[in-house]
Amino acid sequence: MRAPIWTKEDLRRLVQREIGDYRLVVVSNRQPYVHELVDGRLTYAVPAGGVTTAIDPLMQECGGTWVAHGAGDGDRLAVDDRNRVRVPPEDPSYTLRLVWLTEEQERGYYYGFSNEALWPLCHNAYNEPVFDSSHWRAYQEVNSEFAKHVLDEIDGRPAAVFTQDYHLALLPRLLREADPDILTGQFWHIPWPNHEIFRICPWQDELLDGLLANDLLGFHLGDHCNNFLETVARAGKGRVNFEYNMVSRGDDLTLVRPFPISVDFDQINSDAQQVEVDEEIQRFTQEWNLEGKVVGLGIDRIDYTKGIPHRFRAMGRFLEKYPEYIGKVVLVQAGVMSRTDIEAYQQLSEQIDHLVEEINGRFGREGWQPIIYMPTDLPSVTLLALRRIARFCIVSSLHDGMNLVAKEYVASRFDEDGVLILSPFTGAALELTDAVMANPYATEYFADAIRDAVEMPLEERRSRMIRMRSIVRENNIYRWAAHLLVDLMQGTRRSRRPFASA
Ligand code: GDG
Repeated sequence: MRAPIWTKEDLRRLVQREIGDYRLVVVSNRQPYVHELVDGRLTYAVPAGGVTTAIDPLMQECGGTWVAHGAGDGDRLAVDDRNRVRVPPEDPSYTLRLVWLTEEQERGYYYGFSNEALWPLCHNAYNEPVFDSSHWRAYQEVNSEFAKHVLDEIDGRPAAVFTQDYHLALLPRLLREADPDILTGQFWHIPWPNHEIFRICPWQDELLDGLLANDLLGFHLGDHCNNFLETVARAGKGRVNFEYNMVSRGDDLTLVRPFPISVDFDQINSDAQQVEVDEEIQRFTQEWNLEGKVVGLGIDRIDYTKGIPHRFRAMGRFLEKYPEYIGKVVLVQAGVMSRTDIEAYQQLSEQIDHLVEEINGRFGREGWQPIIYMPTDLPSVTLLALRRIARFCIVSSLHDGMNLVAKEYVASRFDEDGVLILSPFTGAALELTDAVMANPYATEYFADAIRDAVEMPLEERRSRMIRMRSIVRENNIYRWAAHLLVDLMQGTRRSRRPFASA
């Protein structure tokens, strides 16, 4: 029997039932809507990135408050005297409360500790983490700043705080110390490394202490949960019950659970069918001379964990090995530049530019280039058009908690066509087993995977896509949110009291 499909309405009903008198506060580094000043006029943008893509639909259903760093140049103009603004701007359904950071705080906390230390520490991408004391101090300071805003927002009322990601590992402890009644849940959107790796962090004790103040700690995969539990056990930071995935420590009890994140399948599925997308497909195809070509697609934040050079090398090897496809297959690589203040990202950008130049120089012909590289923030209509134009989509991450791009591609293909080439090192690979798996490090096999995708008969493309679509439709974002919410509101409320008195 098929499981029922979670919808927005189901989630709304669940929220009403579960949340009751509790205030729901979501906290993340990045804001879901950035206000900008364009020619003196206040406008807004939706930043690229997995966390906002996943949580915004949840907040639209739940209401409540989202606390985040105000990074837009129009943000101060948009908020009221308590730093709050209702969003989404066009159809407000929840409150966004913004936290202001100095440039120095942002450098130390965001670029420094979060993205030069924790990001490489948690991803097997062979980039050495940078542990700098001044970054760490900024991280502590900013976590405290967030705590102040959250506590002010809650104002002593019953509340459930749902913290996002690795930027705010210290927040739950600060909240717990200020108000032990707050229910605390956190979702860690990136992998958790094994203890051998994690223990190189000089501030591992403080990070674990912060995270273990959560009632519920979520990761995408069971493997990430196991790594976390192993880390806690081996670091001697708490009593671990591996059978129930629980850690107890003093008065704290933390449930550690996998919640594989997803996308709003129905929304993407219907957005992809809009007339504007058809028009954009025509425009793009003409502009880039794609008529009659087999198009491959990559959409990524330009990040060294996404394996972008690896996929370009595979594309080069594919053309070298199968020259009959020269002039016939094009790889469009879209995606925003990110974290450009960090040296590793500047190096990556240079490396990508060189590779594109080399491969296009080597194989390109009059009127045809194998790689079209567009590292700009493309409008969502263009991204939807690209997903539909693409015969195949490549996700070649070296390590990725989940990867929403893979699920978005599948959700967009209402025509049930298209091939997903997927790295086995993504969380998505556990669900999307009908993708063509390609190890990004194994260029030879990866090149063959591109050939397999190009040559796959329509019937096989269709049967694989139908199966993948049914998985993403079922395991959608509403299901993810519902499971998390139920575990946070029911599981932790039940477990707190008996443990505290044990
Ligand atoms: C973290 C974890 C986990 C990309 N380029 C553009 C653009 N995007 C959108 C994609 C997608 C999102 O950004 C990226 O999501 P991912 O999941 O691929 O990756 P991360 O940003 O690294 O996210 C990841 C995720 O959190 C959720 O938990 O899956 O493992 O690393 O939605 O479509 N959007 C726009 N322009 C672009 O150029 N508008």
